[in-house]
Amino acid sequence: MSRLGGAIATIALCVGCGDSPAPTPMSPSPATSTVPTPDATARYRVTFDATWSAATHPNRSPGNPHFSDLIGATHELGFPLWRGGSIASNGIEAMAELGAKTPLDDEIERAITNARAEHLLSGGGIARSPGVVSLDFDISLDYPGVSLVSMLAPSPDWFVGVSDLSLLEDGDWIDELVIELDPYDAGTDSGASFDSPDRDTAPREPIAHITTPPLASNGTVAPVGTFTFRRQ
Ligand SMILES: [Ca+2]
Repeated sequence: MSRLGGAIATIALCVGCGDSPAPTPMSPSPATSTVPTPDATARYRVTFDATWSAATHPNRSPGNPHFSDLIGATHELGFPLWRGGSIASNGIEAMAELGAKTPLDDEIERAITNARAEHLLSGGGIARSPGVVSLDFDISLDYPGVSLVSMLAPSPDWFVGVSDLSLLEDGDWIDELVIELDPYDAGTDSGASFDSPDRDTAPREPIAHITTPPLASNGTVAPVGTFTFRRQ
């Protein structure tokens, strides 16, 4: 028994010790292959856990912090609905300023027609933050990217979201992924605070992380929540 145990321990210790050349070259075989073979499709639940409140962001905190309905898509990698550093589409502008799903949903439907995206993701919002909302969706190997957004409200054009997030890692579907949400400015309205009147920004400025008050306190902007993607 002790010999067997020793042998197992020796083998175990050698797993991953890439510096030692194997005494006998092994021919690859499908049965021992470590290359993942992911399912063609996967189902996920994304849970938006909003933490934003007067406690997390005390500077001029609004009395009714909330988040608009989730909207997004699964899409080809490299074809997101928006990205930091780029100019917002009309759909991203309406989402970030009004919490509207339209015309972003039209932009997504067009991307689906053009075979750039596969599924429209359309969920609920958070009527009062802190709060939680979930959305289930399907995703496939040809369209493993996710973009998903929600307006931080009230605000001029501030939002949270993910852009071009791949749910594939090392060739297989990710079991769980937690994304911390740092708020973005859509660059489409120049209002300075939560309840500022509309002041259209023309031309639009690039989408950028928010680094200034009122969301910043003591020079930093705390995250306003998380998206957790869990494979079902
Ligand atoms: Ca605007």
